[in-house]
Amino acid sequence: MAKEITRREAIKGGLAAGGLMAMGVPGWTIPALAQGETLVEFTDIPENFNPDPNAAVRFLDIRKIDGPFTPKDQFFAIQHYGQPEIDPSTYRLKITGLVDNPGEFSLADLRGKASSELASGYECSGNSRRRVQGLSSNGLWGGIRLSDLLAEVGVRPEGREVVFFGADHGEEDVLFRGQTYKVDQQFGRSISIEDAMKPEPFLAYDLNGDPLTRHQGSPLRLIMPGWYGVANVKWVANIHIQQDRYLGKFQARWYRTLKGEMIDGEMKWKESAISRLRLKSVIARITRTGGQHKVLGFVLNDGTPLRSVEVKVDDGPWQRATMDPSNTKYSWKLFTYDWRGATPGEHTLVSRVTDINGAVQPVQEELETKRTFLEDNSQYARTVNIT
Ligand SMILES: Nc1nc2c(c(=O)[nH]1)N[C@H]1C(S)=C(S)[C@@H](COP(=O)(O)O)O[C@H]1N2
Ligand SMILES: [Mo]
Repeated sequence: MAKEITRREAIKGGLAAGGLMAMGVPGWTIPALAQGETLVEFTDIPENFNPDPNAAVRFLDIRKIDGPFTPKDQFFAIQHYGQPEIDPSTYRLKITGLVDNPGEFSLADLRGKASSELASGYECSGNSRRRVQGLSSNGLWGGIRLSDLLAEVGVRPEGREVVFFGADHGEEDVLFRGQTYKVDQQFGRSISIEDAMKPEPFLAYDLNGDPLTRHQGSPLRLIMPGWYGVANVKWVANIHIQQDRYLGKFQARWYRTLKGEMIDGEMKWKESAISRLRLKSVIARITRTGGQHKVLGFVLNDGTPLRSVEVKVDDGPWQRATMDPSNTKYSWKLFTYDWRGATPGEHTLVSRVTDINGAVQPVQEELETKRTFLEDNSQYARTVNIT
């Protein structure tokens, strides 16, 4: 227990890598700025870019990444109906629908079950260069496996779809054949029973060793490792199991990609729900110590093992970056690259990631048939001015 507490304190306090390693936590080789190390300013930051940590919609200033886990007061936050305040002592998770034992669980009930920790990083599907890729973060979540809870309540064979409703709600105009219906609805997202029964989906009540904050969905949220942000339902109030597809606004309409695909020589226009993270790498920070420059970045993907991350400076060749030992399957994956011989003047740096299946992070032009703006995982060129 003492060890557990020390470890938690270490994660919260961002203890040095060596200390964490001694406690069995994967090492972190990228400390906060070392003595004599300075940040190199990017020249591509939009003028109005000013991340406000106190805002309800909060984005991370990725130049400040200095450890594997995003501190809870910097973790990005997106929500559509504001942030409900839920009293953890009266909170009840309701499980309804096609289950043998529908029922309610208090937070104490949930905390009493076998718990585990899971590193999971993700981005909002709307993340892009516009917000300097700051709609992304990486957390160490504490909680229980969804599949364990579903096994406990017993999903009936006809239960095919698992719907998660948040406590947050708002009035929506639902358009149907020219007619508008006004309803007050809860935020909702669904997954198939096959996905729900995999070992990964997680109901989290802790972040980085502390109870979830209101920003991140206190007292309980869903974590879908390897999926875009929208799947990670915050303030979960009700899990409902049904037979049919759930077509709520945030499942079927608002979070959707329209993309043309050549199939057997014919263009097929497909609209698909936002689900698994597309392969993306981002250069987040460049530092200088004397004449030495170091590039730091991260990769987000669906958990498929990676083959390589490479960095290109100006018109030079692609050069391999080094992966950080703190990386795990569903965490964001940090990388560094030693930029040698940087000359004074403007430079462009870009990264690209390739997974073991040979999928390569696309360039912008390859996403031409994607008409809607979500799921932009194109290579992200950064510019700096070396003085
Ligand atoms: N209940 C609820 N959960 C939600 C949302 C919401 O509006 N309501 N927004 C989703 C979206 S679009 C994103 S990107 C992620 C962001 O998670 P975070 O705020 O913990 O970073 O929360 C998801 N979960
Ligand atoms: Mo999102």
